[in-house]
Amino acid sequence: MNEELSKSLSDLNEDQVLNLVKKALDDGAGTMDILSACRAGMTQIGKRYESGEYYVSDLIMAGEIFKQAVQLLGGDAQKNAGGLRDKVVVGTVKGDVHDIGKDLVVGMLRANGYDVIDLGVDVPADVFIDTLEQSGARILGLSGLLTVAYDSMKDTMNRLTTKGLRTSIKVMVGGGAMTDKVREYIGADAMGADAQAAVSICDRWTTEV
Ligand code: B12
Repeated sequence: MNEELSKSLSDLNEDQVLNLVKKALDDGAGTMDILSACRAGMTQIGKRYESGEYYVSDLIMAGEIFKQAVQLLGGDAQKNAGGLRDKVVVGTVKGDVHDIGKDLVVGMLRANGYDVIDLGVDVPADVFIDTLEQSGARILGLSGLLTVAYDSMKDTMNRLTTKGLRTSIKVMVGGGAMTDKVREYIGADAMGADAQAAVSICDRWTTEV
């Protein structure tokens, strides 16, 4: 069942995924096993996106199917769908309200087990800092598509330094026309071109520690 479920998710076959999840539940399969088959499907989707076979629209659809599958699983699975791994604080920075890409990043991170605290859009530096301090998260993801967002990102980095948090928090940036030169200007640790890159960066950082 697991392989068939992973494959139908990675093929974006919504009806089949939902039917297989229902059948597995009827047959008494454990919700965590079903969840992990869904995750394996999401990993495949990430690979197919990286290889150019899938587009952003496919990632959006995969995220929607995954969400519905998790809803069918209910209870523990819903809690664990994004809570098995490290905490990541994510938001679109002050002055910017673009959130389509940020939501994709949040969705992919959650589908890969990260416990994401999504602060939404137009987020001031202080809110990022307070959330990091209160949650104990050690990864921050800043999204922004406007040129003015770069200064908000830099401002957030400066606050991290002032608060003495710079060395304990890893920061990734992304959105729209982000480049490595801009990342350097901001002073972030990594930049990601897409939602799958955000997952790869977090995977790298969480296995390094
Ligand atoms: C949709 C859109 C809007 C919508 C936003 C709706 C929403 N809910 O997000 C609305 C209409 C509200 C809007 C408003 C504005 N917009 Co607009 N908008 C766009 C548009 C067409 C698409 C953006 C988008 O969603 N792309 C799809 C997503 C999936 O891509 P993405 O965001 O880049 O995210 C991916 C990656 O970048 C990455 N990623 C994203 N975040 C992160 C974070 C991390 C940590 C990592 C690792 C990766 C990562 O992963 C994502 C998934 O692959 C772009 C043009 C374009 N082609 O990009 C203009 C664009 C971004 N907008 C622009 C402008 C100017 C504006 C306005 C100022 C217009 C105005 N005069 O009012 C306002 C700004 C409002 C504000 N204060 O933010 C300009 C920005 C120019 C600039 N360099 O400053 C653009 C480039 C259009 C243009 N060519 O002029 N906009």
